[in-house]
Amino acid sequence: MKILPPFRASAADNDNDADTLSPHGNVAVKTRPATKKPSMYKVFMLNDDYTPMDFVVQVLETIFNKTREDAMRIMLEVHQSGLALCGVFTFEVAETKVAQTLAAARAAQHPLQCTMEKE
Ligand code: TYC
Repeated sequence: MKILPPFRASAADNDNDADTLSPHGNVAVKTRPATKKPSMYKVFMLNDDYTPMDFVVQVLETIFNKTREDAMRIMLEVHQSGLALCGVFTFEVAETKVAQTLAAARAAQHPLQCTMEKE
């Protein structure tokens, strides 16, 4: 009969998780999952002279899920300062919100612009 040595998690297993030995025996226990934080992206609304204020407020409410009050505050900040932050999202969410904003602006024939930037 072959006797196997006790299993030990190798120190050189080279992955990103936290294998440790249990105090109760040679059992590998994961103390945290192997996860990485995603890069985050800021989405900005840009000012122009033609897009109606109401339209911008509506975009901020419907696409960026802002309250009427926050949408108004952000729209006025864009109007007065040239641009304002609408939110910080993962890449795909930021990209989708920019695309939805540009599509809504184009459909309504407004020149509204929106950009994203890695945080
Ligand atoms: N400046 C525009 C106006 O006076 C209003 C506006 C606000 C346009 C915010 C774009 O992102 C914007 N009608």
